[in-house]
Amino acid sequence: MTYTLVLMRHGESQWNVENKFTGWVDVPLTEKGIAEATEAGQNLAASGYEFDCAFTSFQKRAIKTCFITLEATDSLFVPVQKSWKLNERMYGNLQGMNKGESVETYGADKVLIWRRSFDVPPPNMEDPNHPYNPAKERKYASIPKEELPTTECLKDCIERVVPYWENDIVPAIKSGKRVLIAAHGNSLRGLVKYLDDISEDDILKLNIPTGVALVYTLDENMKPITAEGQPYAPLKGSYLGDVADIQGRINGVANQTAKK
Ligand code: DG2
Repeated sequence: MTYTLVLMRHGESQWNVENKFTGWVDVPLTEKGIAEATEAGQNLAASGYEFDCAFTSFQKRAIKTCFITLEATDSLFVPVQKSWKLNERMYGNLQGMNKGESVETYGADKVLIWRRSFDVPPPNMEDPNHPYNPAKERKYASIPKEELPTTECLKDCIERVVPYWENDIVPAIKSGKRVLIAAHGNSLRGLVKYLDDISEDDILKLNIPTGVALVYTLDENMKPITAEGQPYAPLKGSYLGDVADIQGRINGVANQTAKK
């Protein structure tokens, strides 16, 4: 018995195009982001994918991507569970900062560690009056203040994503539901690190493009079965679409700190 799972990072957001660290800031999709999500959904539909339920974050760029994908696959009627546990990694005091300018201020090595290391968090958001403090947002009002992060490294992000995966998503998959997860660059890096057992060194190099479906086949123990001939190792899942185009988009994410 095998199961199919589709992961998708949201389409391009307003702050992706402005090249700003976004984290928990709730920015919308751009027109291009909507088009990316639509195309990814159409690719899924053309390959015969449909969904029985979906999971997404509390952030509109992922929620909208989720609904666009469901619409394209004629699955808009299915239940959608939203959770802040799938939110993007909280980027602390970097939120709102241009990625290229952050390199000029702090140096490329430090910024790479903040962006991609496993266990070094970016600087804390210490000021409770910070304009991007999530504690001020209505959508987080029911979450105990001490649970709301002020910064997160990938390890911290994994510590909320994986329990949510185990407790909420795995039971849905095991009950035979075809699941879509629409989330974020780093909440998905955390999930695939866990699913694919990617080392702390290899996760440093892993970049996930916006608006492309990443398709997994899981065995009955929820372990991914490597897609034959797929060129995306250490991932065991496979992106749906043109390999050269997807590789270009992956490189674009990796190189964001090289431009303003
Ligand atoms: C991006 C990821 O998150 O940034 O927070 O800036 O997936 O929600 O657009 P997303 C952000 P990088 O870690 O790739 O710099």
